[in-house]
Amino acid sequence: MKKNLIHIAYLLILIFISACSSDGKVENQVMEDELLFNQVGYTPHAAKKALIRTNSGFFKVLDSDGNKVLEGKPSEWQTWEESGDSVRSIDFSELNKAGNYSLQLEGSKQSYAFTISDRPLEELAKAALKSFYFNRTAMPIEPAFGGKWSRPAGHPDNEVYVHASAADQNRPEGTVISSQGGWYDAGDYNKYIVNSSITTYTLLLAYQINQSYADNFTIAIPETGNGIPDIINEALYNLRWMMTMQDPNDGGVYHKLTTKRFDDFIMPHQASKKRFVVQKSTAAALDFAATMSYASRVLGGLNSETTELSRTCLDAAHKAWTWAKQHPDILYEQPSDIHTGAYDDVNLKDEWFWAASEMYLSTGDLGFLKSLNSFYSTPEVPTWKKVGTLGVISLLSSSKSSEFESYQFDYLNYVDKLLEIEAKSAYHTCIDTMAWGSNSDIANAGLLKVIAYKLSEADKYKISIQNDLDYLFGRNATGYCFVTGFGDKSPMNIHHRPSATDDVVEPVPGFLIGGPNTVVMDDCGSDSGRSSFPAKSYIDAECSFSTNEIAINWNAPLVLLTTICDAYDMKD
Ligand code: 9MR
Repeated sequence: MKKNLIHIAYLLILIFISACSSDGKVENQVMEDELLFNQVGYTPHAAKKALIRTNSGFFKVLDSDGNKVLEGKPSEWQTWEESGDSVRSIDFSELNKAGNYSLQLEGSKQSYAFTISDRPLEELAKAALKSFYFNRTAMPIEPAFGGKWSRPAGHPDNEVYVHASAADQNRPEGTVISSQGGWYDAGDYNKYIVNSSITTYTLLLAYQINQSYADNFTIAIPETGNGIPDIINEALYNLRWMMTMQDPNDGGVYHKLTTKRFDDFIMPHQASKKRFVVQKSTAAALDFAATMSYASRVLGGLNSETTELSRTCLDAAHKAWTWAKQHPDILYEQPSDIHTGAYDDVNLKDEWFWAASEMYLSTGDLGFLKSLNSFYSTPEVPTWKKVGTLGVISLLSSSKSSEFESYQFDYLNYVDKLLEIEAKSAYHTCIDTMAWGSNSDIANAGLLKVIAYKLSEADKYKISIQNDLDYLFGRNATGYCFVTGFGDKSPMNIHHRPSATDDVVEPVPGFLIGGPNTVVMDDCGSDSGRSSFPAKSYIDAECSFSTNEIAINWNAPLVLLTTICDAYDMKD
């Protein structure tokens, strides 16, 4: 509420200033940012490109003493259909010395500060992982770990009801089960297996592909120092919850754990509505099987505690797979009395592929190999409902990769297509359809490039990853750095219940907001000022669940990208 008032006052001042030009004429348009750039910082050898919206004939870079260290010319104007505007590109990649600089455009009074340093992403990478801790259910966020965002525990989930849609002989409607732990999915307080699966997988992958770095990557959470790397510690908090969503009687997996309607905007500990496990679905069983199977490989051998857990994971995966085979077509259908996120999907070919791939890699059983080959389709940017490429990534990153050469060919071919789109793009971006959660598409495209780089060691992927970072950190049509707590222009009013209702002005840090899109235009009413151009259609308002919410599946690829780039990838 307090934040809303501050926001409204700020907007009124901005509107007043921009409405009265010096000659008293009223201008209708609020000034747009003239420079769009990565506000988090660059490593010395990274490609450094910004976008401008001015007619400047040249730009200058000054060092901290005010000396000119570089001068250059902007490119020609180029248009992007998604943003409905034109921009020009400036390139200051030549600058490769650590330091604090300022950028000046000819004819502009503004000077823009930016930094080049060895590890510009370290803090952000830590915050991105820590955001999962902040979204933990069923445990207090202690001041020692959460600082000013500490809060009491919410949603213990030790008394969860079996919903009519999930009832059977063993667990009739109203049966009480315990399903503790895990993360809140997003700005809401529910827990969903489909979305948890891709998220947990992605965090485990972030560990697996970057082990020596991740072994020493600590973020100050209660488990830090327990002999398990913090990325794994955090993933385990959700993995253990996921296990409780499997019915021990038949191996089926509940689609979600939820209230009937979204909780109000209250702090987690103030919420007291009844929670239910709702309908077992084939998608939940397959995503669960895939994640458990992958987890069993990652956890096996870490230490004695996780080796034990690794066996439990594989066992759970087998049971879920068997259930899915017996119930191959149970699509999630939202019961009429349930009104929370559906994560429903009508095409499960990719879920079958992912699960079969992970099962094959964990067991070597040729039956799974046959299965996965029959469900294969060409790669795509992963989302919660498009998980096939996760299977491809696992196969290609495994010791069995030589069995999948044609998949590798398709994979690199697809990533090359992304690079082609990017090369033609005014905004240097490879995503040209802005979906709900468009920022996670950018981050997941970056994830695909990381894997492509690991497979081929071709520099072009590395250069391209920088474009994804730049987009997310400010070089986009809104000028926002889309990660809370970072950048000069950063979301303040995210659709996240704790951030909205605690007494702290700043939102919980480290969250990647969903980002611009035009899928839902009236979440803040019909006259909220949202642009009709998808890449600009974003408002930093609490009500904008379609553009300004946060979600675990959006943050996980941010963790992967920033940790790997912080580790080594962008350094040389
Ligand atoms: O990320 C999901 C997006 O792809 C869907 O279009 C949208 C509407 O169904 O739901 C999004 O997921 C939300 C989920 O349903 C509930 N928790 C918040 C999620 C992020 O907005």
